[in-house]
Amino acid sequence: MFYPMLPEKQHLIFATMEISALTRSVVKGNHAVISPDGYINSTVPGWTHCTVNVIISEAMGAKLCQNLITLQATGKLSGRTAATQIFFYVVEGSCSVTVADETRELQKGHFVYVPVQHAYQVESREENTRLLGFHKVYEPLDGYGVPAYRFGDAANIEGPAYLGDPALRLQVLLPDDLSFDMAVNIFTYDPGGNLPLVETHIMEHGLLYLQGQGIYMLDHQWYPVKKGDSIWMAPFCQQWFTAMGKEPAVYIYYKNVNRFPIQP
Ligand code: UGY
Ligand code: MN
Repeated sequence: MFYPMLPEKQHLIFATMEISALTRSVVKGNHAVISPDGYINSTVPGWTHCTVNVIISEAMGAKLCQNLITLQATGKLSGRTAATQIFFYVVEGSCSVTVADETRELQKGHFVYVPVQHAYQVESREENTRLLGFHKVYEPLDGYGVPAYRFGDAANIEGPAYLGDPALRLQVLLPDDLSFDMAVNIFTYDPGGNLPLVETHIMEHGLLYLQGQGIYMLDHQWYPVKKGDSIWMAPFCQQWFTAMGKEPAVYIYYKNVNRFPIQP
């Protein structure tokens, strides 16, 4: 027996029919937008009971590595940095982290900087704890030591107006100190807030959206972006952003800083 679908119900069929050949992700020579729909998991030795999504890596021409790690309640990350420092930020959930014999309980918004040549241990405290990792080969600087490990909480870091615009607020999570060759910042845009210029600069970025949505312009191409998306911007990739919607747009981003633009 054939029962025709009432016309007022037909939209239900179309709403559930997804086209798997479509994605918002793009990977280009000098930038990438990665939305979670294309993730394929990686295995990292020493990181157990977790899924690892490598979002940005040298394999695409980047000098940083950006990972998103989703831990089960039994998840553990155990390792030792060699030439590469790591910055971990808790996006969701909670975990305990040990670096250099100091153990701290970390929650959403907390972070830890692990310098080169340090052992680290992360133990999840709950299902689906999510960590963002930025990894960068450390470039030493004559006259300066390797930075010390440090723990922090973004909630305790002030967010002054960026370039005098109160709709834009910038939190700088690592110290402004020449021993660091990387910065990690959180940028908050009120709806309608936008970068006051198209940035054109030598520094590279890796970025994860923590909240909200907007439009990113990368190399004169326009991309709708939202919470959960990541972006890679190579040096000199031109960049501009405006926030849309009803809540502030927030992203956390990496930037290489404080070193000579060419080998001295
Ligand atoms: O620090 C920066 O370069 C930052 N303003 N860039 C960005 O948000 N795309
Ligand atoms: Mn920039």
